[in-house]
Amino acid sequence: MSTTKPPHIALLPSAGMGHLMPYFRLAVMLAKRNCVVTLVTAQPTVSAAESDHISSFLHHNPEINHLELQLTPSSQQADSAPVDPFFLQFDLISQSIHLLGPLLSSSSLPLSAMFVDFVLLAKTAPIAKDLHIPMYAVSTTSVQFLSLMAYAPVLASNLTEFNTASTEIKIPGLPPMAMSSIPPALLDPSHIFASIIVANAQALPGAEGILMNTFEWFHESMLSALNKDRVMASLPPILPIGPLEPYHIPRDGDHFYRSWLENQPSESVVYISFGNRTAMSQDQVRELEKGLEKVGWRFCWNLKTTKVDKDDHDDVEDILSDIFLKRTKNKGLIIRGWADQQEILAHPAIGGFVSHCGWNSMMEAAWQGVPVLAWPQHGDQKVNAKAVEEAGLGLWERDWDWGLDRIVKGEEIERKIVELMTDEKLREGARKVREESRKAVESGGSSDRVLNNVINSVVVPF
Ligand code: UPG
Repeated sequence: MSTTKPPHIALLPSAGMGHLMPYFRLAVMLAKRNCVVTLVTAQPTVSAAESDHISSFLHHNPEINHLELQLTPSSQQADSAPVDPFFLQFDLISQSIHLLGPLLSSSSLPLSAMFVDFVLLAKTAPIAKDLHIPMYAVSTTSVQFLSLMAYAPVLASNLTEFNTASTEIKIPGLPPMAMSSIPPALLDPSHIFASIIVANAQALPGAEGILMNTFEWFHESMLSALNKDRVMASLPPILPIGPLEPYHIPRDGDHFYRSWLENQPSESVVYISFGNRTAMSQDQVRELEKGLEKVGWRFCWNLKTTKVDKDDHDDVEDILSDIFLKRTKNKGLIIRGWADQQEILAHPAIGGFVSHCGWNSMMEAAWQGVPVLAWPQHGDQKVNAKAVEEAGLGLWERDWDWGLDRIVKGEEIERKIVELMTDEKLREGARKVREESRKAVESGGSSDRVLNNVINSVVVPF
C-alpha cells in the first residue's frame, strides 16, 4: 500500500458560469487523480445559475471540500453607472481577498498549491507567498486571448499610438491581431475591464504556470512560440490540460428538450446559444426569427435576453412573435433558463452550433466535433473565433462585427446556417478536432501528461 500523501489543492474561481464551470471540471479531474481539493467560492454570487450549480456540484461530489469567501459590500455597487455586474464581482472578490488567508488556514489539512483565476492573481499572490505554496494561474480563455491579456500592460502604456494609427496589434513573435478583434473596453484605460486585465497581467510572472482549457494540437504554433521560443519571456509556462472533461451533471427531472431531441434525425438540428451572460437585443431577436423561419434546418434556440439570469422574467411568448412560434412549431424548440449544454452538444441530432464563442462552449464543441458558426458578441470572443476558424472547427463571418454594433439581417443568418450545416469540409475538420481532443486527454495524451506533471511537482507539506 502506498504511503504517499496526496497534495491538497485550493481552487479559486471568479464570477459567472464561464469561470465556474471549468473549476467544477478541474476539481473532478484532480480528485480522480487522488488530490484533496478545496473549492473556494465567493458569496453571494451574481447569477442564480452559479449558486444553484455550486450547491448541486457539492451535493453530488462530497469528496470536494468547500469554503465560502463572504464578500464585503462595495461602494461601487451604489454607483448608478451601468457597470457589468460580473466585472464588478471580479473586483469585489479581489477587494475581499484579505479574508482568504484566515479562511484557508481554517482547513485542517495544510495546502500544497493554489489554482487561481487570472482576474484574481494580483491580490492572491501575496497570500500564496505567505503560505509558502505555489500559485498557478487558471486562464479560461483561448491562448491567443491570454497572450493579448499578458501584453495589456504594454498596450496600456502606448494607447494613443494604437488607437489612432494601428489596424493591427503586433505582439513580437506572434501573428498580428486585427485591431477590430480587440475588445474596445481593453483600449479604454478608464474601463474596469482594462484595469482588471492590466493589474492581473502584471502578476502573471509570479505564477508557476498557466493552466488552460485547451490542448496542444489546437494551439500548436502559439504554444510553440510561447513555451519553446519564449517570445514573451516573462510569461510562465502555458499548461494545456483540456478539453476539461465534462463531469456528469445529474438529471434534474426530464427536461422537454431531451425528448424533443430524441425525435429529430441525426445532424438535422442547429443549436443556438450565446452562453450564460450575453443578452440578445429585441431587434436582433426579430432578425434571428426571420433567419430561422426561412432556413430548411431544425433548430434548438437557448434564448437569453438579460445579462443576469435573475432578471430574466419574460415568457417565450413575451419575446418571440406569435407568427414565428406558429410557423416553426414543428421544426424548432425554444429553451428558456438553464439547459445542460454539454449534453445537448453530445446528442446525435445536433449538426451545428451557432455560438458567441465563449471559450468553454468552444472546447465543448471541440470535444463533440460539432461545427461552429462563430458570432462573437464581446470580450475575448472575436479572438476566440479566429482560433476556432484556424483549427478547422468553425466558420466566422467578420462582417457581423460585435453583437451590439450591428444587427445581422435574417437573410444573412439563413445563408450562413445553410453553409454551417452543409459544408462537408467543415464537418470533416470538426471530426478531426474531436479525435485530437480525445487523444489529448486519454491516459498518456498531451493534456493528461501536463496535468499529471503539475500534480507531481506540487510538494506535499507535512
Ligand atoms: N451553459 C449551459 N447551459 C446554459 C448556458 C450555459 O450548460 O443554458 C454552460 C456552457 O456549456 C458553458 C458555460 O455554461 O460551459 C458558459 O461558458 P462560455 O461558453 O465560455 O460562455 P460565457 O458564459 O459567456 O463565458 C464568459 C465570457 C466568454 C469567455 C468565458 C471564459 O462571456 O467570452 O470566453 O467566460 O472566460
